[in-house]
Amino acid sequence: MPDNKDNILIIGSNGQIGVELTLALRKKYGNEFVIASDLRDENPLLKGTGKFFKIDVLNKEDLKNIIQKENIQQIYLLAAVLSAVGEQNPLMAWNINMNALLNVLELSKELNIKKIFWPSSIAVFGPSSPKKNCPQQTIIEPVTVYGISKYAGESWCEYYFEKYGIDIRSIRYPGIISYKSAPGGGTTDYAIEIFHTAVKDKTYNCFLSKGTYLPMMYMDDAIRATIQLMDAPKEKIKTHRSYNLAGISFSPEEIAAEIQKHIPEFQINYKPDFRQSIADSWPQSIDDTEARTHWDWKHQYDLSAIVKDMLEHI
Ligand code: AKB
Repeated sequence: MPDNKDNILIIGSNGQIGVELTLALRKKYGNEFVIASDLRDENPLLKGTGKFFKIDVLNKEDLKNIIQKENIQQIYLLAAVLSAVGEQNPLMAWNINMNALLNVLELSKELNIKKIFWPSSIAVFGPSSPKKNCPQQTIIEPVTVYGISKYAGESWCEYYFEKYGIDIRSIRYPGIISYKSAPGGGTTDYAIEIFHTAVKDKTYNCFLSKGTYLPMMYMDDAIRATIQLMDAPKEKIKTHRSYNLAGISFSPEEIAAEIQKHIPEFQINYKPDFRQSIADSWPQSIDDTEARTHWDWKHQYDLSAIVKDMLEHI
């Protein structure tokens, strides 16, 4: 086990990424060093694997008490409202996404937290960004409240780095595909729902239309990237806003065709709803050259490997 002497706090440990990241960090560093927390009751998959606190990240005093009591040196802030839910309640999404981050940044300054991880998203990009191989630095004009909050958050991260020297690391996650813990209201969630209904009903009504390409990644790759970024020596981190991160890119009909290789009777129908315009505002694929060159990122799962692994586990 690596010689980690830091106590780590995960905020939002019950979410799609939170559960798997908590388990991966506990495996890597030891259960006693990784403290989980969430607004909701402890996720059953985390039970018995380490300490858990039920806290609201918007309650700064409670958060401060936990950080002090548990002698925390690193924080992973994963609590957020995603794109589809955010569009249903924009001010709630802005309040949670921004104030959670500002509480963590302010407490990190006050309590000398060594390192923070905060996820951004491909949602920072908008219709004026390049659709294909969207680069790290380009026109960034998000049109969803989620994207606006992530872009503002990136600016805050850079500000706290420049002004107070806080070591904050961030990734612009693409859609993440996984089977352990359910996703929380994103536009890319169709690429998870499709597996569940394919297995259960042999049919899926897709809320995005044919030909909607989006950047995606398997959870194993996302967890590996996150840990790799946090482990990278400080001098390798050259972007203090957030790193583009790419895995693969596919459309609903392409993932459906891959599923049909395993379940030949599976059928997909298209019933696009309000999430179509969110998807249309995002790039279809991402250029992550900087992550690949700065800290040696490399994805492992292609579409056929993802589909095979998902169907084996669902
Ligand atoms: C969403 O669809 O909102 C998220 C994301 C791309 O950040 N999965």
